Amino acid sequence: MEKQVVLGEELGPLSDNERLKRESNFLRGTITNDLKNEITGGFDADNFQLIRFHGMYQQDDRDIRNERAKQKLEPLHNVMLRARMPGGVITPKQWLAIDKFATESSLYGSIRLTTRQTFQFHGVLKPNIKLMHQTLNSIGIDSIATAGDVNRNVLCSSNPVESELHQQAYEWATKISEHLLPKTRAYAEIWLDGEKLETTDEEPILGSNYLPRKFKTTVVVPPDNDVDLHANDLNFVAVAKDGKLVGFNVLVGGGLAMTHGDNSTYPRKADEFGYISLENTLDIAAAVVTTQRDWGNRSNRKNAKTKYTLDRVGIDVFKQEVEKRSGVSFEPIKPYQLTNRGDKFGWLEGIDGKHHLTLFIENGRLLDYPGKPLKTGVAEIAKIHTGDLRMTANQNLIVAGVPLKDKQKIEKIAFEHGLLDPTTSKQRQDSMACVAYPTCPLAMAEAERFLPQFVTDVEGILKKHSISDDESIILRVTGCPNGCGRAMLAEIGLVGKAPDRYNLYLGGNKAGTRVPKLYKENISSAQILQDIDSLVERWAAERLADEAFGDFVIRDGIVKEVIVSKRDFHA
Ligand code: SRM
Ligand code: SF4
Repeated sequence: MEKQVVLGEELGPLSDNERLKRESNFLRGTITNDLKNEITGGFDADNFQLIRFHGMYQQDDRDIRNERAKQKLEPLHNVMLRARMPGGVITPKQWLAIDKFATESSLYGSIRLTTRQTFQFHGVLKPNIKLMHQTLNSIGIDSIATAGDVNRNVLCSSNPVESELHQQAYEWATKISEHLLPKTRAYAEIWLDGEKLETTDEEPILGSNYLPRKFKTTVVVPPDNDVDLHANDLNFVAVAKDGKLVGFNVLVGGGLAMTHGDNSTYPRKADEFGYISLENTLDIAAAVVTTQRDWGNRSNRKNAKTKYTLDRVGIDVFKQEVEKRSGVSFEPIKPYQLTNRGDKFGWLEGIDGKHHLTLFIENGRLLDYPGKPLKTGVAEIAKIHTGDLRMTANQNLIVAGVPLKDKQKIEKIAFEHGLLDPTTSKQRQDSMACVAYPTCPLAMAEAERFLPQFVTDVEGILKKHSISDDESIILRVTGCPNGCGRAMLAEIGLVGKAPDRYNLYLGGNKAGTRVPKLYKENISSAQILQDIDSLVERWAAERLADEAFGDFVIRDGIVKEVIVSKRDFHA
C-alpha cells in the first residue's frame, strides 16, 4: 500500500515567510520603494527577508550598536552581498573589479571568501547597492539565489590536478545552478534598472512560493570531499571511466544546523539514493527539489530542510517519489571513497601541464593587514595571471592554470604579500571558523576573530604532546548552532552559546563522513583548552598506529559514535 505523505503546507499553520513569499510578486516586494527611502539605511520587515533572494542580508556592526543607541542613532544598517559563483571559479578581470568595489565602496574594504566557494562584501550602504549589482553585472557576476529559500551557490570540488575531470564536474555545477535558478525577472528589474533577462515569472521548479527553506547542492570529485557534501541537501558524486565523467552517485538530505535546546533539530549526513548516468542529472536535480518543495515543512522553519523531510516521510518513500517525478530509476551506488577534506597547499602540477598554487587565507578574510597586505597581493597576482582563480569551500584561494613561465613571478608576489608563509602549521590550515561578530546578527560567541589565537594555543598543546608537525586535528568554530563553519563535521567542533561560552563536540573524521557528538556544554575557551590538552595527551599515549584524533575519541569511548543522527545525536 502506498504510504500517505502529508504535504509540507498541511503540517500546521503556514509560517510568516510563506505569506511574504506569496505576496512578494515573484520576489519584488516593495524593495524599489525602500531603496529610495533615505530616512533609514534599512529595509522594511518583508523586504528585509526578500533581499536575501537577491543575495543580500541587512546587517549592522554589532561592535558599535550600543554606542549608536546611546547617541539615539539607528544601527548603522548596511548590506552584506554574497555572489553566485558555481564551483568558485572567477577570472582575474572579475577579481580586479570586485577588489576595486570592496576597497572603494564598502565599509570594511574586505573580500570574504566563504565556506561555500564564493565571496562576500560586508558593509555596503544603501546608496551603493545598485552600483554594486551593476558593477557585478558588467563583469558577468550576479548574486541571484545565494540566499533565501532557493537552491544556493552550487559547490564543486577544487581539484586542479585532474584537470579534465574537474572541468567536466565544474560544467555540471554551472548547469545545475542555472537549471535551478529562480526564473523571476525581479533581480534584473530592481538592480539592473529594468534591463530584462530572458525569463518569465513562472517558476516551474521552485514554485510560486519557492522552497520551504534553503537548499544546497554539490558536485564532488572523489576522493576529495573538500566541499563537505554531508552539509548539503543534494550531492552529485562524480563517477569517472578512463578519466572521463560518466555519471553520478546521488546523495540526499545532509545539513548541519540545529537550535540549542530543541532536540527536534540536529546535524545529519546525506543518504545514498543511487547511481544515475549523466544525461539524467538535471531531471534528478529538479525531481529532488520539487519533492522537497511539496513535502518540506512550511509551518515550522526549524524542521523545514530536506533532512527533516527524509526523516519524516522515510528515505525510501522520498527516493521513490524522485524516481516517479524524474522517470529515472536509481541504479545501485557505484563504489567510491572519500578520504580527505583539506586543500592541497602550495604548487601542484595538473595532468595538463599547468601549475596551480593554493594559498591559505586564514578565515577567508582578504584585507590588507599591517605587514601582510593580502588583498593587494591577490590583486597584484590577478594583474598578471592568465589562468583563473578558484575559491575553495575551505575559504582558501587557488591561482589556477599558471604556465611554467609565470610560476616564479606569481610565487614572488605571493611571498612578498604574506600570501605564502612557510611558518603556517598544518593545524592552522585544517582549522576554520565562520564569520560571527561583528557582522553576523545571529552570532552568540566569537568565531573568526577568536580562531587565530585559539589555533596558536592548540598548536602549543600538540607540540607539548609530541604530535608531529605533519599531523593535525580538524578543528572548527562556529559562532552559533547554525553551523556555517561546519563544526558539525569536525574532529573538534566548538559551537557558540554566549560570549566565551561554547559547546564542545568531538568525533568527526578526516573524510567528513561522521557527525561529532556533544562532549561538554557551555564551557569557556580556557576550559576547552584544558580539555583538549588532556584529550590530546591520552590520544598521544594510547592511539593505534596512525589513528586520527576523531577516530580515537570514539574507539576509546570518550564520546559515542553518531550513526543515525535522529536517534543518536541527542541521546
Ligand atoms: Fe550560514 C545564516 C554566514 C555557510 C547554515 N550564515 C547565515 C548568515 C547569513 C546570518 C543571517 O542569517 O543573518 C551569516 C552571515 C554572516 C556574515 O556576516 O557574513 C552566515 N554561512 C555564512 C558563511 C559566510 C560562513 C563563512 O564563514 O564562510 C557561509 C556562506 C556560504 C555561502 O557562500 O553561501 C555560510 N551556513 C553555511 C553553512 C556551511 C555550508 O553550507 O557548507 C551552513 C551549515 C550547513 C547547512 O545549511 O545545514 C550554514 N547559515 C546557516 C543557517 C542555518 C540553516 C538551517 O538549516 O537552519 C543560517 C540561519 C538561517 O538560515 O536561518 C545561516
Ligand atoms: Fe553567524 Fe551563526 Fe553562521 Fe556563525 S554560524 S556566521 S554566528 S549564523
